[in-house]
Amino acid sequence: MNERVVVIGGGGHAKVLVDIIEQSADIEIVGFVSTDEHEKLYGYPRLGNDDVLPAVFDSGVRSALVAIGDNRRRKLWIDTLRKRGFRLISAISPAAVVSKHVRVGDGIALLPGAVVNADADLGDGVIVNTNASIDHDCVVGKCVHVAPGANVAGCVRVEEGVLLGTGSSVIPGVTIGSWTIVGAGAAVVSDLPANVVAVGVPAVPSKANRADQTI
Ligand code: JB3
Repeated sequence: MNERVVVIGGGGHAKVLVDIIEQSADIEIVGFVSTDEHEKLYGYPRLGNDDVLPAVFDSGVRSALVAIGDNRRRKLWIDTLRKRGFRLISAISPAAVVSKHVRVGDGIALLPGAVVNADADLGDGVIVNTNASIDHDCVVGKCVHVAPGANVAGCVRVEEGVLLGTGSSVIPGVTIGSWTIVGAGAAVVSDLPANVVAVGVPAVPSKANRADQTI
């Protein structure tokens, strides 16, 4: 029997994840829930806002795909859905290259061209976006987003909620503290503290990361 899945979110990231999930013959998308009542997602029904989720669960849908790019909101929904008993499914593109020697959490997204190398450890809700890479022995915390084209070299520790901006790069062995944002194109060549925005080559913390901020 097919696994029935509700999608959380109906924006650009949802489109990309649904495109991947549709390639799995044994998954049926029943619809999506979103905050914007005007959103459309490839003809799937918008079931409503988050208030409908208990009824969706009671109807027998026990799996959810969290498709929200923002790290804080994705974490909120991963934690909430897990408490409510949903299974969190992952979207792993057939065009991603993933070592068999990796440990991955639930609800992760590996998009086309993503590379995850040997002995990497990815927490729940991690996104490795288009053509981004995580190299050997990295430890990547919950709900990190490695944006398109970003490259993380070996033995890097990326703590919870970090955003590595588009095309950024990280040299081997450094640690990036939780909820820090690394700007697009930045080069991280030394440890970064938690909760800062770091930009440039080399990346230098420029200001604190506020909870409502994205790049
Ligand atoms: O850069 C790339 C390749 N992708 C980005 C992705 C990782 O993040 C993309 O370009 C966007 O920047 C972003 O995609 P996302 O999250 O789809 O953003 P946006 O198109 O702005 O849509 C946000 C979606 O999250 C909308 O569908 C909202 O309804 C939904 N959303 C936000 N908060 C929520 C909630 N949905 C539910 N159900 N509950 C919420 O609390």
